[in-house]
Amino acid sequence: MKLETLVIHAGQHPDPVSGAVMTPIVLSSTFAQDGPGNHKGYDYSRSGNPTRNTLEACAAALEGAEHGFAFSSGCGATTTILHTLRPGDHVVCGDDVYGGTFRILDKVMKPMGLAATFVDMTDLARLEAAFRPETKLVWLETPSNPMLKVFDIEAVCALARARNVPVVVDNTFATPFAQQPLKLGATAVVHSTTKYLNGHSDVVGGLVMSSDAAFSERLRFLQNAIGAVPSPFDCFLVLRGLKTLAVRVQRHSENAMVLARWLEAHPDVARVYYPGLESHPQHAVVKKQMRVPGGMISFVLKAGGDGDTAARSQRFLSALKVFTCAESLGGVESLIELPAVMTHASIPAEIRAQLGIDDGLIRISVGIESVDDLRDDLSAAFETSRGA
Ligand code: P1T
Repeated sequence: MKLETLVIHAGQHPDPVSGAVMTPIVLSSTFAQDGPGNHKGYDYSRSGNPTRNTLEACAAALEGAEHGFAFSSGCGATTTILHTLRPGDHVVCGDDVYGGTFRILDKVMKPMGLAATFVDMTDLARLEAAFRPETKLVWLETPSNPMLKVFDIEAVCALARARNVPVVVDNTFATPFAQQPLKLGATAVVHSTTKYLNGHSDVVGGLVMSSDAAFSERLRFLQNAIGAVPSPFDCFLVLRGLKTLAVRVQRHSENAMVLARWLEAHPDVARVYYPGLESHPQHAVVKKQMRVPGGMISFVLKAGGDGDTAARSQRFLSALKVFTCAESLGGVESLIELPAVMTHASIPAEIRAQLGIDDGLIRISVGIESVDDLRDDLSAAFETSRGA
């Protein structure tokens, strides 16, 4: 079945007891056993829960995976995956990732003996050079957060496979509607369901999908052992949000395309990063691997009359009325933020500078409102933030 159908039906069926069409929220933390060890498939809700299992089955289908694993947050999913590694192991990570992912590698896993090298994988020679004998994982986001770099998943996976190294793709920005990394050779996909999969900015959650038997068995063990699992209520909300994923992402992407073209022509904008633009450096890869370019845009605002970029960015973000200045992305409402100060503040300033995450870099999560209202809102804020 197609993704448009799977988001609504995969893993779901009317409740055999009541006929309820929507998945019941089973809040019970424990399950009765007829005798010790003799239960109906559930013994304790950290280990397994009917609502969570339904979400995991649906999520697996969306990425074309055998197995799905739900977590309490995207960071919880990331941390649990990294626990498949051992002290002394090495991770090759894309150079542009969510600040929290960088922080887990740098501040949590490094002190525990895990090394990481951050590489711009748009240059495959650099990726090849980064492999070491002890490299045990390749990690990437594509499109990346916040520079919207696009990595060629198939090419990266081919290089990793030749060295027997698994690849994890954070598919949060793209969603399985736009691309399915497992079909391109990835070992596992990770999502912050906080974003597009839930789509309504009212859940913090994570998911991992994989068809690799050994990886999945280890992850199932770690999911239960570490315990970063979501509540059944949050699982229900993500299941509900998922039903509209296809229509939402289509509209997010259409709105973003209109705004990206408009921003690119705007005199107050120095540069636009959007995978759907012909000017995007990896546009050919986008056309090859993505069904739609998605709803995320980053752009560089020119300084105001006083030459102070940081002050203008502050004025610009404060002047907006439809866009909300907030972290996160992927909800139906449009959000805007300054990565250097907000989502990527945990990345050291010199690395941010190398990547281009400076005071003028603005990231927008384009919502599904009327694109005319979004454009008018940005237009008015450009005017009022210009300064003397
Ligand atoms: O916030 P959490 O659910 O723990 O997910 C972490 C995460 C993982 N991967 C990507 C690509 C992400 O963007 C995030 C979270 N990102 C934001 C909160 C943000 O505004 O970029």
